[in-house]
Amino acid sequence: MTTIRLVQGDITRESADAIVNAANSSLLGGGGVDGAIHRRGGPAILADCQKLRASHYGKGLPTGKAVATTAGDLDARWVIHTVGPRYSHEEDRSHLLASCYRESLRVADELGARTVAFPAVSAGIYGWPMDDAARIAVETVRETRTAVEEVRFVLFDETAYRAFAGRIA
Ligand code: AR6
Repeated sequence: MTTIRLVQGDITRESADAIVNAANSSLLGGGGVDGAIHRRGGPAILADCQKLRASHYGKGLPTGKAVATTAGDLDARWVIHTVGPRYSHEEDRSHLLASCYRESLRVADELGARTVAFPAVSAGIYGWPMDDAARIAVETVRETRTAVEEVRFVLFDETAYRAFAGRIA
């Protein structure tokens, strides 16, 4: 059984085997949690991302996929970068957001990670409504078979924390 925990705060301050980044397909950094992870984690993360681009993801990491790098100076062994979908009013992209959680846990299993911290993927710059993002995140983690013992959702503000808490109860 995987235990789900909720924390309100900055994911770059967390200690975990793996910290998940809400990246974009370039893997070269950006704003939001991605910017914060690269800033606090230092240049080793970007160097690994550049290697991955050169070896596997010249066209970018597809939406819904996940890949691991060093965690640099973060208090973790790995950063797992996943690319969430942008929210669309025309098209249901829920399966892609669910895939981010499933694929991140699959990568975590490959690495042997037992504790994994997730932000609310797609719920910032990519515009996903927080309540729905929380529903998909919690449902998908509950439905995924994994050896990860603790999934910790690290929510930046109280609104996000409450949305997730409402799904856990
Ligand atoms: N710790 C925890 N959560 C955070 C932190 C932090 N330090 N900083 C922001 N959040 P976002 P997305 C929350 O925008 O929507 C980047 O430019 C934030 O409040 O980081 O998947 C990438 O390069 C929100 O609830 O990711 C992509 O281009 C959640 O994390 C794009 O943004 C996700 O917000 C990805 O957009």
